[in-house]
Amino acid sequence: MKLILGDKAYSTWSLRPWLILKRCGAGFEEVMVALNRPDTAAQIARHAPAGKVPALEVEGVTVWDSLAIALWAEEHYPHARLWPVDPHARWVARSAVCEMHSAFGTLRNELGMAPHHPMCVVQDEAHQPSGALSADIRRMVAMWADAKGRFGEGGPYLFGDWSIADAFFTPVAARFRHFRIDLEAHGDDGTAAEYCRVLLSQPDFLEWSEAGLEELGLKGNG
Ligand SMILES: N[C@@H](CCC(=O)N[C@@H](CS)C(=O)NCC(=O)O)C(=O)O
Repeated sequence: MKLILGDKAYSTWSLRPWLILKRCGAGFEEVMVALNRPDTAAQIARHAPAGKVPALEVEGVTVWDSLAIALWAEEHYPHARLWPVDPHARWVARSAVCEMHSAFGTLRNELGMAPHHPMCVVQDEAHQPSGALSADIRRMVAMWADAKGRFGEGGPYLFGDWSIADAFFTPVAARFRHFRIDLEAHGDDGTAAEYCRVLLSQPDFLEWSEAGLEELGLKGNG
Protein backbone atom coordinates (compact mmCIF):
# COMPACT_ATOMS: atom_id res chain seq x y z
CA MET A 1 0.00 0.00 0.00
CA LYS A 2 1.42 3.37 -1.02
CA LEU A 3 0.43 6.84 0.17
CA ILE A 4 1.35 9.49 -2.37
CA LEU A 5 2.17 12.71 -0.54
CA GLY A 6 3.30 16.26 -1.16
CA ASP A 7 6.29 17.66 0.77
CA LYS A 8 5.79 17.50 4.53
CA ALA A 9 6.81 21.14 4.84
CA TYR A 10 3.86 22.29 2.75
CA SER A 11 1.22 19.70 1.96
CA THR A 12 -1.49 20.20 4.55
CA TRP A 13 -3.89 18.01 2.58
CA SER A 14 -1.40 15.12 2.67
CA LEU A 15 -1.01 15.45 6.42
CA ARG A 16 -4.63 14.42 7.02
CA PRO A 17 -4.54 10.83 5.66
CA TRP A 18 -0.97 10.36 6.90
CA LEU A 19 -2.14 11.07 10.47
CA ILE A 20 -5.12 8.75 10.00
CA LEU A 21 -3.11 5.82 8.64
CA LYS A 22 -0.61 6.23 11.47
CA ARG A 23 -3.44 6.10 14.02
CA CYS A 24 -4.73 2.92 12.37
CA GLY A 25 -1.32 1.28 12.69
CA ALA A 26 -1.38 0.72 8.93
CA GLY A 27 1.81 -0.34 7.20
CA PHE A 28 2.29 1.90 4.18
CA GLU A 29 5.03 3.11 1.92
CA GLU A 30 5.37 6.87 1.43
CA VAL A 31 5.89 8.22 -2.07
CA MET A 32 6.75 11.89 -1.88
CA VAL A 33 6.14 14.29 -4.76
CA ALA A 34 7.83 17.67 -4.42
CA LEU A 35 5.30 20.48 -4.90
CA ASN A 36 6.00 23.81 -6.62
CA ARG A 37 8.45 22.32 -9.11
CA PRO A 38 8.27 22.41 -12.91
CA ASP A 39 7.66 18.64 -13.02
CA THR A 40 5.18 18.46 -10.11
CA ALA A 41 2.11 18.00 -12.32
CA ALA A 42 3.81 15.25 -14.34
CA GLN A 43 4.96 13.47 -11.17
CA ILE A 44 1.51 13.59 -9.59
CA ALA A 45 -0.13 12.43 -12.84
CA ARG A 46 1.86 9.18 -12.61
CA HIS A 47 -0.22 8.30 -9.55
CA ALA A 48 -3.36 10.42 -9.30
CA PRO A 49 -5.62 11.14 -12.27
CA ALA A 50 -7.12 14.19 -10.58
CA GLY A 51 -3.66 15.79 -10.46
CA LYS A 52 -3.64 16.29 -6.70
CA VAL A 53 -2.03 14.64 -3.71
CA PRO A 54 -2.74 12.82 -1.45
CA ALA A 55 -3.69 9.56 -3.10
CA LEU A 56 -3.62 6.00 -1.80
CA GLU A 57 -2.63 3.07 -4.00
CA VAL A 58 -4.08 -0.13 -2.60
CA GLU A 59 -5.02 -3.51 -4.11
CA GLY A 60 -4.46 -2.13 -7.59
CA VAL A 61 -6.88 0.74 -7.04
CA THR A 62 -6.16 4.44 -6.50
CA VAL A 63 -8.19 6.20 -3.83
CA TRP A 64 -7.76 9.94 -4.23
CA ASP A 65 -8.70 12.89 -2.05
CA SER A 66 -7.99 13.11 1.68
CA LEU A 67 -11.64 12.59 2.65
CA ALA A 68 -12.00 9.48 0.48
CA ILE A 69 -8.83 8.05 2.03
CA ALA A 70 -10.20 8.81 5.52
CA LEU A 71 -13.39 6.92 4.69
CA TRP A 72 -11.37 4.05 3.22
CA ALA A 73 -9.42 3.86 6.49
CA GLU A 74 -12.63 3.89 8.55
CA GLU A 75 -13.84 0.89 6.53
CA HIS A 76 -10.59 -1.04 6.82
CA TYR A 77 -9.62 -0.30 10.40
CA PRO A 78 -12.84 -0.39 12.46
CA HIS A 79 -10.81 -1.14 15.63
CA ALA A 80 -9.19 2.30 15.28
CA ARG A 81 -12.55 4.00 16.01
CA LEU A 82 -11.88 6.88 13.68
CA TRP A 83 -15.24 8.51 14.43
CA PRO A 84 -16.71 9.19 17.90
CA VAL A 85 -18.66 6.24 19.31
CA ASP A 86 -21.55 8.39 20.56
CA PRO A 87 -23.93 8.85 17.61
CA HIS A 88 -24.67 12.52 18.28
CA ALA A 89 -20.97 13.29 18.53
CA ARG A 90 -20.38 11.27 15.36
CA TRP A 91 -22.98 13.21 13.37
CA VAL A 92 -21.44 16.51 14.45
CA ALA A 93 -17.88 15.25 13.81
CA ARG A 94 -18.82 14.26 10.27
CA SER A 95 -20.50 17.65 9.73
CA ALA A 96 -17.36 19.44 10.95
CA VAL A 97 -15.14 17.38 8.63
CA CYS A 98 -17.43 18.01 5.66
CA GLU A 99 -17.49 21.74 6.44
CA MET A 100 -13.69 21.76 6.60
CA HIS A 101 -13.54 19.97 3.27
CA SER A 102 -16.09 22.09 1.42
CA ALA A 103 -15.79 25.55 3.00
CA PHE A 104 -13.09 27.77 4.57
CA GLY A 105 -11.77 28.71 1.13
CA THR A 106 -10.40 32.06 2.32
CA LEU A 107 -8.64 30.41 5.23
CA ARG A 108 -6.97 27.92 2.91
CA ASN A 109 -5.97 30.57 0.36
CA GLU A 110 -4.96 33.46 2.58
CA LEU A 111 -3.18 31.18 5.04
CA GLY A 112 -1.72 29.05 2.23
CA MET A 113 1.38 26.99 2.95
CA ALA A 114 3.40 27.34 -0.21
CA PRO A 115 6.00 28.33 -1.29
CA HIS A 116 7.32 30.68 1.44
CA HIS A 117 5.13 29.44 4.27
CA PRO A 118 6.17 26.00 5.53
CA MET A 119 3.79 24.66 8.15
CA CYS A 120 6.59 23.44 10.41
CA VAL A 121 7.93 26.93 11.19
CA VAL A 122 6.45 30.11 12.66
CA GLN A 123 6.79 33.26 10.61
CA ASP A 124 8.36 36.35 12.13
CA GLU A 125 5.40 38.69 11.84
CA ALA A 126 1.75 38.07 12.54
CA HIS A 127 -0.49 38.01 9.47
CA GLN A 128 -3.20 40.68 9.51
CA PRO A 129 -6.36 38.85 8.42
CA SER A 130 -8.68 40.27 5.77
CA GLY A 131 -12.35 40.64 6.69
CA ALA A 132 -13.22 37.41 4.88
CA LEU A 133 -10.46 35.53 6.67
CA SER A 134 -11.58 36.91 10.03
CA ALA A 135 -15.05 35.54 9.32
CA ASP A 136 -13.57 32.08 8.59
CA ILE A 137 -11.47 32.18 11.76
CA ARG A 138 -14.48 33.22 13.85
CA ARG A 139 -16.50 30.34 12.40
CA MET A 140 -13.68 27.90 13.14
CA VAL A 141 -13.33 29.13 16.72
CA ALA A 142 -17.11 28.90 17.26
CA MET A 143 -17.34 25.43 15.71
CA TRP A 144 -14.52 24.12 17.89
CA ALA A 145 -16.00 25.67 21.04
CA ASP A 146 -19.39 24.13 20.30
CA ALA A 147 -18.01 20.64 19.58
CA LYS A 148 -15.60 20.67 22.50
CA GLY A 149 -18.26 21.99 24.88
CA ARG A 150 -20.89 19.44 23.92
CA PHE A 151 -18.86 16.33 23.14
CA GLY A 152 -15.22 16.84 24.07
CA GLU A 153 -15.11 16.23 27.82
CA GLY A 154 -13.77 12.68 27.66
CA GLY A 155 -10.31 13.56 26.34
CA PRO A 156 -8.08 16.28 24.94
CA TYR A 157 -9.34 16.12 21.36
CA LEU A 158 -12.35 17.81 19.79
CA PHE A 159 -14.69 14.90 20.51
CA GLY A 160 -12.72 13.52 23.47
CA ASP A 161 -10.81 10.67 21.84
CA TRP A 162 -8.84 11.32 18.66
CA SER A 163 -10.96 11.16 15.50
CA ILE A 164 -10.87 11.99 11.80
CA ALA A 165 -11.97 15.50 12.78
CA ASP A 166 -8.62 16.01 14.53
CA ALA A 167 -6.78 14.88 11.39
CA PHE A 168 -8.69 17.48 9.41
CA PHE A 169 -8.05 20.27 11.91
CA THR A 170 -4.35 19.63 12.59
CA PRO A 171 -3.39 21.51 9.39
CA VAL A 172 -5.59 24.41 10.51
CA ALA A 173 -3.75 24.55 13.82
CA ALA A 174 -0.46 24.56 11.90
CA ARG A 175 -1.69 27.43 9.70
CA PHE A 176 -2.81 29.44 12.75
CA ARG A 177 0.59 28.88 14.38
CA HIS A 178 2.60 29.67 11.27
CA PHE A 179 0.72 32.93 10.59
CA ARG A 180 0.51 33.84 14.32
CA ILE A 181 -3.25 34.21 14.26
CA ASP A 182 -4.68 35.89 17.36
CA LEU A 183 -7.55 33.52 18.19
CA GLU A 184 -8.71 35.55 21.20
CA ALA A 185 -9.38 38.47 18.86
CA HIS A 186 -11.69 36.11 16.97
CA GLY A 187 -13.84 35.13 19.93
CA ASP A 188 -11.72 32.38 21.49
CA ASP A 189 -12.15 31.87 25.24
CA GLY A 190 -9.01 29.73 25.30
CA THR A 191 -10.64 26.56 23.98
CA ALA A 192 -9.33 26.95 20.42
CA ALA A 193 -5.83 27.91 21.55
CA GLU A 194 -5.66 24.87 23.83
CA TYR A 195 -7.03 22.62 21.08
CA CYS A 196 -4.33 23.88 18.69
CA ARG A 197 -1.69 23.23 21.34
CA VAL A 198 -2.94 19.65 21.75
CA LEU A 199 -3.00 18.98 18.00
CA LEU A 200 0.47 20.40 17.43
CA SER A 201 1.96 18.33 20.24
CA GLN A 202 0.68 14.96 18.96
CA PRO A 203 3.72 12.69 18.49
CA ASP A 204 2.65 11.89 14.93
CA PHE A 205 2.43 15.57 14.02
CA LEU A 206 5.84 16.20 15.61
CA GLU A 207 7.29 13.40 13.47
CA TRP A 208 5.73 14.96 10.33
CA SER A 209 6.97 18.38 11.31
CA GLU A 210 10.53 17.14 11.92
CA ALA A 211 10.52 15.60 8.45
CA GLY A 212 9.31 18.93 7.06
CA LEU A 213 12.19 20.73 8.74
CA GLU A 214 14.61 18.21 7.27
CA GLU A 215 13.18 18.79 3.80
CA LEU A 216 13.88 22.49 4.29
CA GLY A 217 17.44 21.77 5.43
CA LEU A 218 16.64 23.22 8.84
CA LYS A 219 17.29 20.04 10.81
CA GLY A 220 19.12 16.73 10.64
CA ASN A 221 22.30 18.06 9.05
CA GLY A 222 24.42 17.12 12.01
N1 LIG B 1 -9.33 17.80 -2.36
C1 LIG B 1 -8.02 17.38 -2.31
C2 LIG B 1 -7.13 18.58 -2.40
C3 LIG B 1 -5.71 18.18 -2.59
C4 LIG B 1 -4.80 19.33 -2.99
O1 LIG B 1 -5.21 20.46 -3.29
N2 LIG B 1 -3.50 19.00 -3.00
C5 LIG B 1 -2.47 19.91 -3.41
C6 LIG B 1 -1.24 19.82 -2.51
S1 LIG B 1 -1.52 20.10 -0.82
C7 LIG B 1 -1.96 19.49 -4.76
O2 LIG B 1 -1.89 18.32 -5.07
N3 LIG B 1 -1.59 20.45 -5.60
C8 LIG B 1 -1.06 20.16 -6.89
C9 LIG B 1 0.09 21.03 -7.25
O3 LIG B 1 0.62 21.71 -6.37
O4 LIG B 1 0.48 20.98 -8.41
C10 LIG B 1 -7.77 16.52 -1.06
O5 LIG B 1 -8.28 16.82 0.01
O6 LIG B 1 -7.08 15.51 -1.16
